[in-house]
Amino acid sequence: MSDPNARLRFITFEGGEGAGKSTQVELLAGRLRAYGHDVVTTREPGGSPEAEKLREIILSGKAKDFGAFAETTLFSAARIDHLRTTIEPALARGSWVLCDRFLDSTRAYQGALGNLDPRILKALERVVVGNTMPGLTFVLDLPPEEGLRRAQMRSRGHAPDRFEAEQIDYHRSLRRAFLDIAAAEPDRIHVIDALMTADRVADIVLAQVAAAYGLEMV
Ligand code: Z5A
Repeated sequence: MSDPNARLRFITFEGGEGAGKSTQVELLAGRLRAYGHDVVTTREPGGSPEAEKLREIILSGKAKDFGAFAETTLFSAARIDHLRTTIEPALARGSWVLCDRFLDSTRAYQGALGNLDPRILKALERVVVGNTMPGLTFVLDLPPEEGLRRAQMRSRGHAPDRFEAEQIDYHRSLRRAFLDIAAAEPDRIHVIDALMTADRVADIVLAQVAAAYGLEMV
């Protein structure tokens, strides 16, 4: 019988804008594949055809005026579909799942910054995510000025989305929120200094994955 306390091979990357989450998802996927592992990479909001449709609505800012609770229900609807059609089938096949943002983003953006009642957040986590909690989460920590600079460099010419358009104080509070969330769950959530080069960050991520899951990587 499988150990119910075993960590799911479900790893999430969190942090502010431009912290390097997408970059690290791809670097870790490449490294795990090089050791013969099957890996699915995905993202939130989105990660399944239906959830990607909701992503467009959310990031356009059309839902912002409805308030944090309504926005959270959209993230939750997208997450339900993402879990059911992408994440859970991949885990059941024995694949690793590496996800760019997941429920800790809801805790930070809608919870800490949107002032959503923590009881609502908890209840939603219970019904939406249930036991499919990430086995390991990396918070890529960066001064927001640097993250926004990187995000702007990457998306030169594109209008900022609903969240990128917020003021710098918002992004500072967001950084603090992710650090607090990490401090509350030190076994699952590891904070990494994202000012290091992407390769250096990837080396640390791989070492922590190997340690957490007892992988032999030689
Ligand atoms: N959101 C929410 O409110 N609630 C929720 O529950 C969820 C999400 C799930 C999704 O936006 C938005 O949804 C998000 C929160 C909200 N807010 N915003 N905006 P998104 O997915 O479009 O954006 P993002 O998640 O913030 O990702 P990003 O801006 O694409 O950044 P990233 O993935 O962390 O970074 P990157 O693309 O890997 O790297 C950015 C650039 O920096 C790129 O040119 C890289 O080559 C470069 N880079 C990466 N690493 C390094 C290092 N180490 N050094 C130097 N340069 C680097």
